[in-house]
Amino acid sequence: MIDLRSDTVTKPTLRMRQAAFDAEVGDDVYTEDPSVIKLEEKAAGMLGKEAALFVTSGTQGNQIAALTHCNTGDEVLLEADAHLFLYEGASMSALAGVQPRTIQGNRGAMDPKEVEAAIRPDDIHFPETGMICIENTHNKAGGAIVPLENMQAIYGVAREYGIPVHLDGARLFNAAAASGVSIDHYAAQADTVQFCLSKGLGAPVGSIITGSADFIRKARKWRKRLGGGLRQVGVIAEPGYIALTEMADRLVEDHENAKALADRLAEMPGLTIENQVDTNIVLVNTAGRGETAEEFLEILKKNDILAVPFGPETVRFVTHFDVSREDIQTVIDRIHRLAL
Ligand code: TLP
Repeated sequence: MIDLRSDTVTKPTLRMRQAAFDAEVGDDVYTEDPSVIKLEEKAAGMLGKEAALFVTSGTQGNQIAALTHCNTGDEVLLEADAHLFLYEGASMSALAGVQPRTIQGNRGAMDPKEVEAAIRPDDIHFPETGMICIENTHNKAGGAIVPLENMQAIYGVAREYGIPVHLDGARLFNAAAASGVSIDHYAAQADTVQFCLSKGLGAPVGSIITGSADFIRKARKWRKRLGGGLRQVGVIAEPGYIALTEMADRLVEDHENAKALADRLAEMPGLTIENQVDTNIVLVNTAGRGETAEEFLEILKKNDILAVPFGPETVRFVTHFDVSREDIQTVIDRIHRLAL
């Protein structure tokens, strides 16, 4: 089975497993786990922030951002297809008691003028704008890189109005690898950043949230309230450290594989590529084959290929380090046979 459903499916490498075995641990709720402290300090340093917190997942990191930045009754501005809006079970509303207000972006990038226009004036009828969220790379837009200049412009607006910016950088390392913009440059355009260790970087579990020391102190309490205060968690922080320090450079291979896949699928009758492939995601439209995404996925599955539906006639393929160039060639050959 060639599994292109997501880069979340990667299995920990031998080195990660060994590091888990060797991990020095302590009780992290007492901030006594040396492996966690090492990971958090490294992450904060790499992103140019004062502090960092190891959290269980990207969703938990994003929710902690909403809970820490906002008060109940606030409004959060975010892109119309943001993960926080589409795929987190409305947890921002359920947990932080905030309402989302979406702005339709272009390849995941919101127009800074529209962001500014959506900021609420001081009026008893209105919610307060508690947070602006940017997603980079943008998942639903097919792994699109949100340009640094766009982030700079939005952050400029946000600072003018005193509103915190949170970056959902689940795949920020993909953006950096593909664009050549360093991770700390992206991180400098937001007050807080969440990034996933368990996607393209290949760790088995975990995300990091970074920000000011004061923000992280409050975030730590929210993590505890959410049940995310873990104990001898160095056993998963050590694989995360390897993900952070050793796995980012190879992401360009995933991007090359995604481009190769998109280029070849585009030549096949009935299939069209919906996205400009910036990173490791390819969105394929199946309408020309007269099939829904689900029908096409069934056929793929029978051919030992897994992907996910991303719309009624859209299938998402994600490349990652457990999928080799040979696997991509196999996928191309098998789909080519179907298309004949
Ligand atoms: N995305 C998953 C699914 O939830 C769709 C995937 O397979 O792509 N932000 C972004 C931009 C994400 O893509 C994801 C996961 C998250 C946050 C949440 O991360 P986790 O899964 O660790 O909670």
